[in-house]
Amino acid sequence: MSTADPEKQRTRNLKQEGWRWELLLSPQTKVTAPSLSKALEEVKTTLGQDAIIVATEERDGEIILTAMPKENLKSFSVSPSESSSGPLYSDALSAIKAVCDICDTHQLGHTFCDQWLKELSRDFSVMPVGITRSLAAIVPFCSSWIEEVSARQPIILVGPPGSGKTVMLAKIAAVLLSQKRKIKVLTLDTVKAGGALQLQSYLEAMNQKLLIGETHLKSVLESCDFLENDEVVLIDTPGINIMNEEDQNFLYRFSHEVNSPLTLVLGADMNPIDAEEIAKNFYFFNTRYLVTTRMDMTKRYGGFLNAAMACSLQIIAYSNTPTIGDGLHSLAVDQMIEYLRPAG
Ligand SMILES: Nc1nc2c(ncn2[C@@H]2O[C@H](COP(=O)(O)OP(=O)(O)OP(=O)(O)O)[C@@H](O)[C@H]2O)c(=O)[nH]1
Ligand SMILES: [Mg+2]
Repeated sequence: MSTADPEKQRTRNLKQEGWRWELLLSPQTKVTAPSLSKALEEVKTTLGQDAIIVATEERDGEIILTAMPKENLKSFSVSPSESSSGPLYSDALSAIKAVCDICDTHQLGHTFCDQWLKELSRDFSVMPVGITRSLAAIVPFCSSWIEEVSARQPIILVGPPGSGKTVMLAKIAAVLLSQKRKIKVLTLDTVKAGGALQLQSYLEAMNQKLLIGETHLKSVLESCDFLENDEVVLIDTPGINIMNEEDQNFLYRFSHEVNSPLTLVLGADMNPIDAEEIAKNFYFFNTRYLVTTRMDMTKRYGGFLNAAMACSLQIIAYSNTPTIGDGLHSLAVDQMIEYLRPAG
C-alpha cells in the first residue's frame, strides 16, 4: 500500500529524470582492461581516487568501466526538503557554532563540517537561521522510503560482515507484511555456517519461505518484471570485506548481474573514517542507499552521516534494536538534528 502523494511523486520523478539527463551529459571516461582490479586501478589513476563508476560491462573477456570524476557527483544529489524546521539561531555566528559543536561531538571531519557551513552560509540573509535545510542539502534523507517501496526494484542488502544485514532484512520483511505487501525473499549467504538458517527462522515466524542460493537469483530478479505480481523482492547477501579482492570480485559480478541499486548496511557505531572508506568502495559497485543499524549502541552518529555525505547515499532507514518485531524506523532530517544536538 502506498501513501505517496501523487504530486510529490511526480515532482520526484521529474527530478530523477533531470538527474539522469545530467548524468548522461556529464563527461565520462571508458576504461578497458583484462581484469577488474586493473580496470579500477586505471580509473583511479586517470580520474582520481574518488572516481565514480557509472557502468560496468564485460566483453570478449575484458572489463569495460565507464567512470566520471567525483566532482560530477553533484548531479546525483537529492534536493533538500522544501520546508526547513528545527532549531533556530538568532545570528549567523550562533548557527555556525552549533554546527561546529555537532561536528565535533559526532566526530564529523573537516570535509563534512566545511560542506555544512558552506551550505549554511546560503541561509544567512534571513534571520533567525536554521541548520536543518543545510544538513538536508548535503546528506540525502529519504524518510518515506518504506511506504513507497516498489515491486519493480529489488531490495538488496550488502555490507561488511556483522553489520546487521540479516536482522534488517527480516525487519523490512515484517514491515512490508504488516502493510499487506507480498514478499519474495532470497539469501545468497551460503558462506557463513547458519547464515541462511538465521533468516529462515525469522521468516518461519512470519509464515514466509526462504529461497537459498545463487541458482534462484535469475528467476527472482525476473519476477520483478511482472508488475501484476506486486511482490517485493528482498535479497540478503554474505558479509563482504570490501578490502579483499575476492570479495570485490563477488560484488562486481553480483552488482552486474542484478543491475539494480544496492543498499549498504552500516553499523552506526562505526568510526567516520572507516565508514566513509567502506561506503566509497561499495559505491563503486552501484550502492546508492544506506541503512544504519545499532543506533542504540552509540551516541555519536558521525559514521553513517559521513558515509552518506561522501557518496550521496540516500539514508532510507535505521534500526535501534536486535529484535525483529521492533521494526525499522525512517529517518527525517529534523529528527536527525534532534539526535545530533546535545541534550538539555
Ligand atoms: N543492539 C542492536 N543489535 C543489532 C541491531 N541490528 C542487528 N543487531 C545485532 O548485530 C548482530 C549481527 O546482525 P546480523 O543481522 O546477523 O548481521 P549480518 O550483517 O547479517 O552478519 P553476516 O551475515 O555475518 O555478515 C546480531 O547479534 C544482531 O542481533 C540493532 O539495531 N541494535
Ligand atoms: Mg547475515
